[in-house]
Amino acid sequence: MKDNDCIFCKIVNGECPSYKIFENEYTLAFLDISKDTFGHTLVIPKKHFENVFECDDFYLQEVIKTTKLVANHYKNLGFKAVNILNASGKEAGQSVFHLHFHILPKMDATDFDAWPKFKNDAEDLESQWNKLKM
Ligand code: DGP
Repeated sequence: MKDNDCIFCKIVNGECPSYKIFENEYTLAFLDISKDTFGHTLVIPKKHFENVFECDDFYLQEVIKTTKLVANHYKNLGFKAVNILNASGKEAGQSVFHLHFHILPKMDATDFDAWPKFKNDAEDLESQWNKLKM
């Protein structure tokens, strides 16, 4: 996808509106359009990178710094906790191909469940480790 086809680039450039929570030279945080949970926020780099696989280290650091800043801001507003989520690649559920971290602030444990329930039946850890170690 070219930058000029990207909805998040259009938000950065002011071609599309958004409810901005925070902005600096390199990053932008704004409310997710879905209204699925109160305060659902997206943090993006102002430069177009598809996802974590291709984002350069500088921008990735800036995005995670802004994610922390906004998370702390929400804590100061009275939220108790946050889930921070990222999908990189369509198989992981990524639908907008401009890197973003979701921040889901939570008032309490029963607000909603952003953590998937697994079957816990993957192979034993030593076997996984033998295949995965770097
Ligand atoms: P993901 O599935 O992780 O790629 O999440 C993409 C999110 O982007 C999804 O929660 C909805 C949000 N989104 C898509 N289009 C827009 C838009 O035009 N404005 C805003 N604010 N959010 C959008």
